[in-house]
Amino acid sequence: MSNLKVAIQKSGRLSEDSLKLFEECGIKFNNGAKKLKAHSHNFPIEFLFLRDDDIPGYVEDGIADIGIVGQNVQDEYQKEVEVIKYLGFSKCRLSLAVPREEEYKDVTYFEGKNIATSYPNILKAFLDEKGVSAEIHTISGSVEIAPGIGLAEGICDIVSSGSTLMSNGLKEVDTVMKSEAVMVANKELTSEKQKIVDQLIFRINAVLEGKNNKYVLLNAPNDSLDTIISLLPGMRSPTVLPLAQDGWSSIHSVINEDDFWGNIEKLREAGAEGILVVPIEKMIK
Ligand code: PRT
Ligand code: ZN
Repeated sequence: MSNLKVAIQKSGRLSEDSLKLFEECGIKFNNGAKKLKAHSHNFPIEFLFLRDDDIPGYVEDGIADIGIVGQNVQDEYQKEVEVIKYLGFSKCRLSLAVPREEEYKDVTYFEGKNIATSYPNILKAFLDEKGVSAEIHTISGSVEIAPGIGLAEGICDIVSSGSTLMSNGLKEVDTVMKSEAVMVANKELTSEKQKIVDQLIFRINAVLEGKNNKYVLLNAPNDSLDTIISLLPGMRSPTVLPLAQDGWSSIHSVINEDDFWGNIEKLREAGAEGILVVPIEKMIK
């Protein structure tokens, strides 16, 4: 059986979380430093370590079968690949920014102005949609210094905490797109390789579902069971076990973390106590 070739960023913001995802899927491999390739002994997969910008192209050409890349890079290069999974890490946004002291009302600010970016295609599509015509100045790095050196009046760059903008005297004024890591796949995978991808996606779903949900255990008086069960629907329905103390039960359930925090006061009002919230490693619905 031929291995599924997976393109991963060699070193950068996506690398660690990409590899961690495969580890969480139970896929074991040796990742020796500075290697260009690695393969797994317990899953038919082989890793190619590449620059992130090259990943969509390699997947399109079939040099790699699938790859992990920022949605921003995928959208910019517009390669003919399939986005098969949103992975939830490396979240960031592509934003427009201008010098802090500028007055900014809306995107028409940029009419006739110069904007420096490493994402000319995404930016052009955004400005076209807004009916704004601006000069796009494509540079490959250190975009945030462009206004300071007189190269452009604004920039369009990746922002995460915002501290890079701030330390360069800039302010974020509009979001062009939100981004996260995505898995992309070649459009003509053999059925053999598609099968491996399906197995991989099954495992990834189990890992991601696990991260989004918590296992909740709590104690409650029996007369409040109905209320509590309605607040903790669980995968099918909660498990209810009697406590040694008469009139009390232990309730176990699985709940989306956001729902849990939204319901915590109601659970306590209903008499829940001794509440434990436990992480889930894998979850298969
Ligand atoms: O060498 P190679 O070409 O492979 O890597 P790279 O340097 O092109 O990419 P890398 O590793 O910096 O980023 C890979 C991907 O991570 C990006 O394509 C995004 O999808 C995602 N990502 C998430 C980020 C950030 N957060 C991020 N903060 N990419 C870049 N940044 C940079 C940004 O360009 C700016 O310089 O960080 C700075 C802003 O960060 P804050 O926190 O100060 O706002
Ligand atoms: Zn890059």
